[in-house]
Amino acid sequence: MDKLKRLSECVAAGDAESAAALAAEMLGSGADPQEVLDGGLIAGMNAVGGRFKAREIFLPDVLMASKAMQAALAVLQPRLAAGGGTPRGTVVLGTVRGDLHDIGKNLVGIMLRGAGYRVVDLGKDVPPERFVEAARAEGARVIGCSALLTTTMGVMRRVVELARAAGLPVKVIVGGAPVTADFASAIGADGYGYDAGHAVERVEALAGDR
Ligand code: B1M
Repeated sequence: MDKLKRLSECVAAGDAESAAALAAEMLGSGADPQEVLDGGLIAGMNAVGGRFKAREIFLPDVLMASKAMQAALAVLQPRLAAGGGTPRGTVVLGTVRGDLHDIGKNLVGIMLRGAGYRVVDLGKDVPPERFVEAARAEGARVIGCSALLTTTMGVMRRVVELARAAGLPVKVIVGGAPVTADFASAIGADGYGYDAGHAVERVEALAGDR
């Protein structure tokens, strides 16, 4: 079995120790960190999502898998964030109120830092007001909102409304599995990212850095 497949199975099985060790071994033998992420970690989480939906596995299994994903992601992080460079301004980032999914949001934060942005990560379950208060206090150029549930996507609309009402010179970008470009424009967001790399491109464009 190839190593990417093995890694995705370690993640899906919730085996954090093997997932982290295998990710380190792959990087050590010259694998591309983006390929390890996409073909190993994200593939593993997608398999978990499918099995959970089909009721073949249950919430504790999903939680174990997300811990394995995070352990392997910690190994990849320095390589994914290797861009560095001059600070390009601040992005306030968080997962919206009612939503505890933070793996994708964390990945967006890693890639933004790698692209040279200062990221103020508000965490998960973040009320809309908090995004706007933080953007004001931190002088942010962009607010990034993540949502993984169809029931929490609507909170993003409130973030956009409050940001506009506050009259701040801040752009709002949204993303997460159920979010689409059409949804983003329907709620008046300035941008939409379908994955972490695309989110960085959109932030660069909105902040005038591209
Ligand atoms: Co939950 N969950 N979960 N879950 N979970 C989903 C999202 C679900 C699709 C599973 C399924 O049914 N197939 C489903 C949502 C259905 C829906 O609303 N349509 C679901 C459900 C139902 C639930 C609960 C309600 C289950 C329950 O309690 N009965 C519950 C809700 C809790 C809550 O939030 N209030 C729940 C709980 C959990 C765990 C806590 C166990 C765990 C989260 C752990 C954690 O995040 N720390 C979990 C997980 C792990 C998942 C799945 C399996 C994987 C999500 C993930 O991490 N993917 C997920 C199924 C799936 O998505 N395949 C599922 C990997 C990650 C890298 O991808 O987050 O999509 P993603 O991020 C991507 C892009 O979306 C994008 O870039 C990232 C990198 O490419 N992106 C952005 C994300 N944010 C962005 C922001 C941007 C731009 C791009 O700009 C700012």
